[in-house]
Amino acid sequence: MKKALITGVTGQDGSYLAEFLLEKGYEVHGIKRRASLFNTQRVDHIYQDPHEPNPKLKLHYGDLTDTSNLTRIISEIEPDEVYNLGAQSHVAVSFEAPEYTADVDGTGTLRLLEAIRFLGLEKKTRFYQASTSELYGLVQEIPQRETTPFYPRSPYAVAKLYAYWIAVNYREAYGMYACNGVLFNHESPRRGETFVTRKITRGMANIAMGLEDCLYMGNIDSLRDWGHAKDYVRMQWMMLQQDEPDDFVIATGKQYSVREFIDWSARELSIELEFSGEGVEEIGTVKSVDNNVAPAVKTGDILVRIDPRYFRPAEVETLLGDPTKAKEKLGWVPEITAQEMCAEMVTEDLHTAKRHALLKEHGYALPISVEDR
Ligand code: NDP
Ligand code: GDR
Repeated sequence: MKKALITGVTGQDGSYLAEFLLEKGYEVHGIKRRASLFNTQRVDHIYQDPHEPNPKLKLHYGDLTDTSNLTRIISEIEPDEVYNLGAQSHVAVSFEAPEYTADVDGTGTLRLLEAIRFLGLEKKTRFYQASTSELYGLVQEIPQRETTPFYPRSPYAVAKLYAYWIAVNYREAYGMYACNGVLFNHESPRRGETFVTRKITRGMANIAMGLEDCLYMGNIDSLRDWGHAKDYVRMQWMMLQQDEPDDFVIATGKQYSVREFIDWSARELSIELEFSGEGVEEIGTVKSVDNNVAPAVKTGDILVRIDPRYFRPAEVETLLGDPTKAKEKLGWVPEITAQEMCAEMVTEDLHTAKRHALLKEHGYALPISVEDR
């Protein structure tokens, strides 16, 4: 039985990858952080009672900033595969916590590679690094492919640039099987609530049920190549099953604006929006609505406003990936379109919003989080 170690197992990708590897018969180990509240919601459904014999998913307390902890965990497990998905992954937040982001996302990757080497596992343990389309930043070529020069535009992207190259370096210097997956944005109902897609689907669902009034957005002209996390974790595993390690762009090859994503989400809730005004004055107004689906919304309501607090000090305006290499060398093609994914996210968020609305109606409402960013 193969053993895999996933950093970031409690995150969006980590949870889908853990499910995927368990189905493939792996023994899966994950690193979770100590937190003052439970933080395993995304993996609770696959977590087995530790009192049962031979659980297939094992969680270890740890942190990418803690060298001795990482080295001990790897020495205990001696994993066949390490998937480094752990990161401070929010681009806007990285401008506010640049040093921490560098430590976790950049040096954290080095700590793992060095632990593998130090323990003499460099010929046994295969390593996947969660690289990112943010490396292309101020894009030098459209679409972006494996050979496109990098131009990172945030402390997050600069930290990930270090991680990308240190993985390449350990491959070349020590013959390690280390791969970079340069993944374009991928989303799902498990996406963190402050990334733009989830902020929109959750916000729109809450508005439909009368739990929020308006979505406050940043740069809605921004263009992204959005795929589904389920499709992308499959590719992470495929990359580690080849004869030779290599780096791959993972993308859909299709691009849409944030405004379009807002429009799709509204339509899923039978709301037709009309955008008017320019720049920070732009608003999204309800043109028509089916109150059987969105009971709290009226024609003429303003559901979208621009708030400059969500603008970034340096923006990545446009990203579009070319997944030809992944298609040709690995036979990978994404199966879920951005529109299908949006529909799935809205459906799940509407379900949650309805539950909250029902609790509110009966006086049992808990406050809903409206965390910034
Ligand atoms: P999430 O933000 O959902 O998950 C990040 C995970 O990293 C969480 O489990 C988090 O733990 C953990 N983590 C954060 N800080 C530390 C730390 N100091 N030590 C150990 N673990 C830590 O990200 P995604 O699942 O969306 O992304 C997975 C990886 O892929 C990340 O590295 C991200 O940068 C990268 N990526 C993501 C893309 C995307 O579109 N989703 C695209 C390209 C790359 P906790 O739950 O406790 O916060
Ligand atoms: P990104 O994702 O920065 O591409 O990084 P995010 O969803 O945060 O932003 C996408 C685009 O939408 C614009 N935007 C807003 N973004 C947020 N979060 N909130 C807003 O209110 C808002 N309004 C407009 C942003 O400016 C941006 O242009 C994600 C992360 O998962 C990274 O870890 C990963 O590496 C990259 O995708 C690929």
